[in-house]
Amino acid sequence: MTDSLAVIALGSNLGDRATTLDSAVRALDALPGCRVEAVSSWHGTVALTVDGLDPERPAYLNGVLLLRTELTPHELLDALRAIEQSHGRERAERWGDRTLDLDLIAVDDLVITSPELEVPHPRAHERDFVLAPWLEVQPDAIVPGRAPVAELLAERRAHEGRP
Ligand code: PH2
Ligand code: MG
Ligand code: MG
Repeated sequence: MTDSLAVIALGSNLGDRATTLDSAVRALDALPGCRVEAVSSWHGTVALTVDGLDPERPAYLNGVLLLRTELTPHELLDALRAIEQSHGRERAERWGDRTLDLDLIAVDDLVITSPELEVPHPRAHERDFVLAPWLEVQPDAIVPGRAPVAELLAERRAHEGRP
């Protein structure tokens, strides 16, 4: 069986955020047929809500890791949900505060549009809190179907005040 390289974004803005993210990295590495190949530093970021950036909300720690995996994208998505659950994740309001968010950002150069899963993640290319840590672990990364991560980030940084 051939393996894939998955890009996973991690986020937390409730509880002991760094401890939770470190624990999630270990849980991902322990999945069958999976090995964590690189982990970014944790970036402190202002919470993005449906109404825009909100400094009144608890701030996030965000990061990105690369996972070598034998799982299919859908199997991996199920595994991410299970790890979120085991770290106290409750699904209430959209983009609400959370102990742990694990998002599947990309898998090799695949483009998947199924009702359960979209890869690359449909908003990854417009989120500094995904692009900046992704660039750290994979300087030549490309958002499949879009552009190199470095270009997207530079373009966004040329504009002020965006999330
Ligand atoms: N995740 C969200 C909503 N808002 N804001 C920041 N700073 N970081 C996140 O990871 C984040 C967010 C929904 O997944
Ligand atoms: Mg998310
Ligand atoms: Mg999510």
